[in-house]
Amino acid sequence: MSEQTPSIFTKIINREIPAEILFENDRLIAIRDIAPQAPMHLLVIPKSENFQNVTELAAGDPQLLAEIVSTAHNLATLHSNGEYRLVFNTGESAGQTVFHVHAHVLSGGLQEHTLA
Ligand code: D5M
Repeated sequence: MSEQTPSIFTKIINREIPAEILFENDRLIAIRDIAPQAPMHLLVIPKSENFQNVTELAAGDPQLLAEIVSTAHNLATLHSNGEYRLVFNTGESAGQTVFHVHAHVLSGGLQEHTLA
């Protein structure tokens, strides 16, 4: 899929398209993935469109990356058993389709080869 501006996630943040929002603060939003690959499959998404992928995010705002991890932990504790897999697809050949950085948070009865 080609890059889009604004991204589909920005449209969700701006309430232009619907999503099930589980958490939001001034810097992040967490939604349920539209095509779940585990009993709990969420996306934690920085509101900023400045970072296309986790490599850029880690270099540019490591504190925000740490917030993604703590948000993933909190949501997996609230909505599942507190154990989770965190996946950042990075690049088209690695399965990335939306070039607005996001973490997949998967929990509960994962398949052996689930990579989101
Ligand atoms: O992940 C992009 C993910 O975004 C993919 O798992 C589907 C999900 N997605 C796409 N559109 C929506 C909407 N509208 N709501 C919720 N989830 C959505 P990637 O790692 O880029 O392949």
